[in-house]
Amino acid sequence: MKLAKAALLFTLASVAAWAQVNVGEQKSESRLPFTMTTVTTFELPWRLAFLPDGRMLITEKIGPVWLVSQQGEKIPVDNTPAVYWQRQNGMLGVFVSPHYATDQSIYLTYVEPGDYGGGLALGRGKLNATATSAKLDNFEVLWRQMPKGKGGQEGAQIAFSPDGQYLFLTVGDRQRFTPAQDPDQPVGKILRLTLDGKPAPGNPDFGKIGAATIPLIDPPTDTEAAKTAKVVSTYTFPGPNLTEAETWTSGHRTPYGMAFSPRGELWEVEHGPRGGDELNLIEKGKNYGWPLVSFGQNYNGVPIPNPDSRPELAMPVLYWVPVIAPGNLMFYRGTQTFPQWNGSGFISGLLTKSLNRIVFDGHGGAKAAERWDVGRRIRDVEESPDGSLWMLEDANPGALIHVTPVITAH
Ligand SMILES: [Ca+2]
Repeated sequence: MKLAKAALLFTLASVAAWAQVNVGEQKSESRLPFTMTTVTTFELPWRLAFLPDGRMLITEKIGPVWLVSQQGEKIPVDNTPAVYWQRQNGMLGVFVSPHYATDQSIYLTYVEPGDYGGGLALGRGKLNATATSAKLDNFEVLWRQMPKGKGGQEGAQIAFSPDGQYLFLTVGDRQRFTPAQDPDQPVGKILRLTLDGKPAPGNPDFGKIGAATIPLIDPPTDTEAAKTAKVVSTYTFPGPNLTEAETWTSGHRTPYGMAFSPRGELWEVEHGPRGGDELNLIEKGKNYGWPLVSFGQNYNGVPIPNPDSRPELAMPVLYWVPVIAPGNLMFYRGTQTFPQWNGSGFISGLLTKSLNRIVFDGHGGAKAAERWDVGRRIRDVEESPDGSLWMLEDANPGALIHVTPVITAH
């Protein structure tokens, strides 16, 4: 059985350029071509974003946002929104506007407290920062996930389009499974919005209005349970349901990483269930399959159909069985500090405590380069204006780590 499956995969891989490759078995390298220096620690840090002056904004999942110098001095950012902190929920992403030099805008993604749980929200404020103080002025919610409720797997990553006109927002499936395929529900989608959080012209269903009332189900435990889950109530949108007009792609599970490559391709990483983490090339209107297909399994061991069985669903370019549990995805654009990595993608592996370098061919192809054993659960890795890397450890306390080249003796 296993052999037949392997042979089938090999056949597909040899005939189809899009055929995916499992890189889950890749071995970790313990000899690192970089030095890691812990600068300070935070309580459950989640994302960091660099300001042009070299200081960082860092979120803690439990709520606060900090303005942090490269020496580790912290200034609290005032006027940030209240969050629903529970397990995977809380204060999540922080992103600097592509027009920061003129608008000083900061975007936050976080879980808003609400009816029996919380919901993903996207907000924006103007950063008013001095050498000794920081606050967000005129903070406003631009978009919110409705209905709210239980479940983690928020997503909460933003990527700004290279022209600076639009933003892409990942919305995880909230552990609800089948709504990732429901065009009337934002969960399990990547949305494309204007910088003000409205549906973006050019979206596949721009101008469409979805169903106003959607069924609410008890949180299922796996995809089999989701098929027969009982409707416990319904939710009616207070205004028009714009989900269809907002949606760029569907069928996502836990999309924690998304970024544009230097060549202008949009890439995304998401966690599979038990096995089946994915690196996807995100293209307009495509359905990425969750929970209909996956290389993973339900947690109760029931198999999910393989993506090869449904050619109308977009397949990952790379996948991981066993999983790495990706924390994020970023592209390295530096030419000085680590010139050998210019154009590479970096994906942290929470479970494998690894940093994974991926190389891209600029034509929709990707290949795993190194997997480095960094010995910590890395939630975020970002590039500073000087080209060095900074990482956040997913722990309490979790380290802020500066990554610099190894100075070789010979
Ligand atoms: Ca998929």
